[in-house]
Amino acid sequence: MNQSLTLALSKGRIFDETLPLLEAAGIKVTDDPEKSRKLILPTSDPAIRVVIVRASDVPTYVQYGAADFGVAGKDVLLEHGGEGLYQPVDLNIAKCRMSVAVSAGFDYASAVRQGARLRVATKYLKVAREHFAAKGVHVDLIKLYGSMELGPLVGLSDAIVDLVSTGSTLRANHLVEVEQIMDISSRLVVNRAALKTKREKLQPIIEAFERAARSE
Ligand code: PRT
Ligand code: MG
Repeated sequence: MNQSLTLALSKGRIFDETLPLLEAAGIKVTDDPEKSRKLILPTSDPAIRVVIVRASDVPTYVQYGAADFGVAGKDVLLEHGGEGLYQPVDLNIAKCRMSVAVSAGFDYASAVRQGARLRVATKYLKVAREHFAAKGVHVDLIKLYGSMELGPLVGLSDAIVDLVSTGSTLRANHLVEVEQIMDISSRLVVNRAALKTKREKLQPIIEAFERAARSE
């Protein structure tokens, strides 16, 4: 049977770090999404195409079967909830951590000790809510869509929950990391129905990704 596949990827680090995994599966993408305006990219395999979507939209495309598989960060998957998705492989790419950060002058430890109510700005409401609930810290969460680092600088919030990799964004904004919530990496996500109906075509790719991720 002729099975064609659609892969959902976001531009930037996920696209760049998925390319070697695709090559390990014998699939080449020749267009560069940073240069091309195309949202659908062909690959060296006529039966496989790549769609370029926002990082936080990857699970949605795969959940509804508009893409058969995709690559998404654990941060994005936790907020999405993972419904309708099979997550067979931790690809060990786009690694970072999710952390709590505050202004350099803010005494987070004593605020927590005193049971103060903290204002926390974040894009990651679910993870933040669970983290502070587990610690017994009372928080008012403020939803932002980006540039969380600005929150404490302009008095919007006492703290932020954001991703940190090198730490240079925090340093540049005089913020300090006070708690690491979890390690983050990206996972391969597969539409549950496609896994059954397109198994023949998908299985070798999943296995190649698995081998390549392990040998990283
Ligand atoms: O950027 P855009 O708003 O379009 O979407 P996005 O931020 O969701 O996508 P993208 O491509 O930036 O990130 C995709 C995925 O990469 C995320 O979902 C994470 O799983 C993963 N990842 C790994 C990161 C980082 N490292 C990272 N450092 N995502 C974001 N960052 C940001 C972070 O939010 C902070 O602003 O980089 C800044 C910190 O970096 P350092 O090196 O200064 O600490
Ligand atoms: Mg980004």
